[in-house]
Amino acid sequence: MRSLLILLLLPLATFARQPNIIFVMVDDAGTGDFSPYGGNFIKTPVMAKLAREGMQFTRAYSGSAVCGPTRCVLMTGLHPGHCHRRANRSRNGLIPLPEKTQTVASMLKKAGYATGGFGKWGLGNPGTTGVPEKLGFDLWYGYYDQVHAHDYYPEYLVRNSKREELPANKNGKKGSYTHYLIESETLKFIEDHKDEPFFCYAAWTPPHGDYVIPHDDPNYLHYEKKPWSQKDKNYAGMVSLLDQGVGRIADKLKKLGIAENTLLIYTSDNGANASFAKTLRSNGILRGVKRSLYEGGIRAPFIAHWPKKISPGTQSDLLTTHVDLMATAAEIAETEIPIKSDGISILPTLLGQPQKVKHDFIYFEIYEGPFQQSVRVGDWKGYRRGLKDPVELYDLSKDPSEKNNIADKQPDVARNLAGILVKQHGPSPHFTAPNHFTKKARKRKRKETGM
Ligand SMILES: [Ca+2]
Repeated sequence: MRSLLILLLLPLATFARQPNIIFVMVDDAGTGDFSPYGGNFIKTPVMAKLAREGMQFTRAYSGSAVCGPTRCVLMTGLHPGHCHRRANRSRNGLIPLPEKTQTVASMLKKAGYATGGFGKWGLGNPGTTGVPEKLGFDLWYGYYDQVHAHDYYPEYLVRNSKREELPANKNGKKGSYTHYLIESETLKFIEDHKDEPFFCYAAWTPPHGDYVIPHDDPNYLHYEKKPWSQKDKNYAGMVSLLDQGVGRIADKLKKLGIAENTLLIYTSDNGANASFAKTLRSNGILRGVKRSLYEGGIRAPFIAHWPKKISPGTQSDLLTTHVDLMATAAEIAETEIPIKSDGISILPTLLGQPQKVKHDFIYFEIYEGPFQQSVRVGDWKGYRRGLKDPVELYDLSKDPSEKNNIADKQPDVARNLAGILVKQHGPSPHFTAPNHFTKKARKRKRKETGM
């Protein structure tokens, strides 16, 4: 009788394997680059298809408004007022994550997941405490240094802190376009780990500059004849290339028969650059660009795909940011969050269940250009530069482009938001926030950071 029971339970146990998590985060693409978010210029049929088959978040945010801090928020589950990296550079240079920092990867590894990262790490160069293979990743392939990641034809890439030479790019030759290598390693990792739970973090580097793509790539050829600048054509090609790459991930999952046990997220790490926000409307109608805490710097495309778990073609206006990955992944993997995270699990929303725990507010701060803080509570948005400057107030339901500062008309709301800004700004040994934003302070900051 007992053995019969075991036999009956066995298939259940196999079926109940912890779901895989794939987090694809592209670099510097704005919501306006993608058709589900109203983009008209660039072909992104894969995101459109995944949105039709999955869930589109309409009010999602990245972790921050630039690469390093977003990655820090995403990996460590702490919001930008608590996390380690609050700008790409600090007064102490490029600061790596400290030894034994708990990350989404270390949490999932402990829970029995295989863990791989592909693309730009940006939280610690080889030889520092912040290298990914010391912080939970079995494998990292691509770039450790975020400046190295600007180069699509470098002489080497890095695998677990070791240089892998790319002879085809020696002496200025352009033989190996790195995104092809990085995408193919991503797909290989998925295939290699198809029989066990895995976490795949695809921190893909396009369409961040350099704005280059091989001109025989079919994704570039879509735009070759457009009456656009060469830079715009290359950028558009890079976005379409990524989109097709996400499609290859989705196809691979289907082919391996693991799509129904895999949550696939497709998002971007921060808003678009000024140049494309202008020419290709890469941030749609949003104010501000990369580095800004107006919506254009921090709103993100965010699509979740999980056949038979997520109801097809659904939209969610849940307020979520990349800080939520840790709590969400913990619930999916049925493990404990190792820290006091600022994130929430969005799994109930994904599964169409009541989302009992929501963010009371979404908080950002950043030390790029001017120091800035912002907070969202419902449709209210507060913004300021300098810890003691007056708060600008916008009603995003009526004013999504943040044109009308109504702080004078709603002083109580502005005061309430200012209180959150004070409370959420945590101390940091590496960054000092100015009390007031002045031209002089801005100039000094630029000189310090080179940004
Ligand atoms: Ca970025």
